[in-house]
Amino acid sequence: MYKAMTIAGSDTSGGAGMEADLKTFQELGVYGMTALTCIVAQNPNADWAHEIYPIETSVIEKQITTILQGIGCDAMKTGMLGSADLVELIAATIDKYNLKKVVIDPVMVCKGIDSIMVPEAAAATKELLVKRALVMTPNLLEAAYLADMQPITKVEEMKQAAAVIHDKGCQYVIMKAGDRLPGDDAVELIYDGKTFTEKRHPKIPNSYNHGAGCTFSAAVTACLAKGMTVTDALSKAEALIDAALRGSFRMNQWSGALKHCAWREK
Ligand code: PXL
Repeated sequence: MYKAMTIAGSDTSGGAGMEADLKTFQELGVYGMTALTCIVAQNPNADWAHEIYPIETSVIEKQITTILQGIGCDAMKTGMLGSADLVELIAATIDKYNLKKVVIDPVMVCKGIDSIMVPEAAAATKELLVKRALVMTPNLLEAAYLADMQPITKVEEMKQAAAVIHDKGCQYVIMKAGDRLPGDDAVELIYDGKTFTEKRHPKIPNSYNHGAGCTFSAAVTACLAKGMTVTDALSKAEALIDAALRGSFRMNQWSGALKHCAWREK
C-alpha cells in the first residue's frame, strides 16, 4: 500500500484543505494520513467568513510522530500552515526523516480570507521550505511573494518568478495561473532548472474552483507516493483536476466545490 501524509487544515465545507487531500489520495488509490494544523469553519451568518482555529504546534508534532515514526509514508504535502513555529517543525521533520518526496503547496490566500497565512509563517516558508521542496505549486500571488516580485501579469513574469524560486532550492516549480491571466487558456508553467514547459488548458466555463489548488497538489503527492516521475505525476494531476472542475457544483450562494470523484483511475 502506498501511503501519503498531508500536513494541512480542515476545510469544514469539504472542498479544500485536508478533506480535498484525503479525497484525492483515495481517488488515486493511495492511503492518506493527516496531521491537522487548524480547523476552518465558514460562517453562513457572516457572509461565509472563514474562521480559523489553530491546533497547538505540540499536538501537530504528535501527529507527525504517529505517522512518520509509527507508520512511514512514501510522499508528503503541506497545506495551510498557521505559524512560523509550525514551518520550523516541518523543516526539521523533513531533515530528521530524510524525506525526499516533499510537495509544498504554499497556501497563502484563499477566497473568503484575504490572507490565511500570517506574515511570519509566509516568511518562514520562503526561508525554510522552498529549499526543501521537491515540488512547489504556487499560484501567481504566492509565486510573486516567494520570488520577491511585483504582481505577476504575464507568462514572461511567471518564468522570472519560477527561476527565482528554483534558485532558492525548490527542484520543480509548478506555477498555476488558473483563471488569473487574460485569454482563453489556463496557463501552467513548469520549471526544473533547465527547461520552461508551458502547458495550456482551455478555461472551463461555469466551473467552481474552491479547493482546486489543494486537490492539484494532493494529486501530485499521491502520484509521487506511487513512484511516478514528477512529469507523469503532473499529467495525471492535470487530468484529475480537469474532470473535477468539469464536475464541480454550487454549494450555496458563496461557494462551489470540485467533484473529486469525477475522475476514476483507469
Ligand atoms: O484553498 C485554500 C484552503 C486550504 N486549506 C484550508 C482551507 C482553504 C480555503 O478555504 O479552508 C483548510
